[in-house]
Amino acid sequence: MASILDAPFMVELIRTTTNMYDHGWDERNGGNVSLMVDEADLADYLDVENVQRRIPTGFDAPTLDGRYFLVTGTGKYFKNVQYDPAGNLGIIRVTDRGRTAELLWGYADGGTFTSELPAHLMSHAVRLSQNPAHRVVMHCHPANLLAMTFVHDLDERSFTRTLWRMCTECIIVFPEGVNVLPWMLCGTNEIGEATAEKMKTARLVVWGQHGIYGAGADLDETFGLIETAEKAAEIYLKIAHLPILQTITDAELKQAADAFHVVPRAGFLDV
Ligand code: 2HA
Ligand code: ZN
Repeated sequence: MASILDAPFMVELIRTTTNMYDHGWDERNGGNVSLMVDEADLADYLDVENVQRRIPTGFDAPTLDGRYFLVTGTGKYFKNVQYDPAGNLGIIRVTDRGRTAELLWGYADGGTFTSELPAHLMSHAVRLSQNPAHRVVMHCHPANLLAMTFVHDLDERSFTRTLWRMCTECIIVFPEGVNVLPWMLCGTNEIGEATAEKMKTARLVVWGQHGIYGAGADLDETFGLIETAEKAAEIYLKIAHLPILQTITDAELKQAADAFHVVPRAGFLDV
């Protein structure tokens, strides 16, 4: 059997978490990523009958039974993933209507999956029901988006419109906009349910005074969504206190959306 460290999905996740750390999005043990892996892509690397531990999840996710996820570990530092993948990551199979995670590989020091597993699995279930190609949920703490949640109102339309206006590509990259949750206690089923509900209408969900969740069909798409929103937030913070002499108008935003064949969230533009 080939080494799982050579599996393309593993290589890509390790590169991505390293890159997220290098962007400053994942200080200390901040952030978590889960990647849904198809059984066929695991077969060359893992005996899926060899369950190492059964770990209770503490919540229901009835539509995910039999699905496999590569998930960052609780308390682990993204900085260290590349040096010790088996200590910082795990591969689980969801069973028991979501109530049990069967550990197939990883969490080598006896650890477990991220404390944010409820938000991850509940979001996966919602996004999968919308797009069968969905595979990734990513959470991190990018400084500019986080800072923006202190000084900008958290109304989703207003927050989205500000981001869209900061770079022309924003409306093309996330035409559905961003959804926003007020501050809530992290690591709970409640914030998991609230995040998943917000994932019904957008792939980006900002957590007030905490960070952001992204979802996508692969690691590049999801990283790129967060990267683009974070860039827009950075520009906002650079200009918010200065006199604004010109901006991108709603008619121009619509023009960009039309040219790139995307449909902006209904009601978010005044055109
Ligand atoms: O795991 O980011 O939200 C660390 C976090 C919790
Ligand atoms: Zn967090």
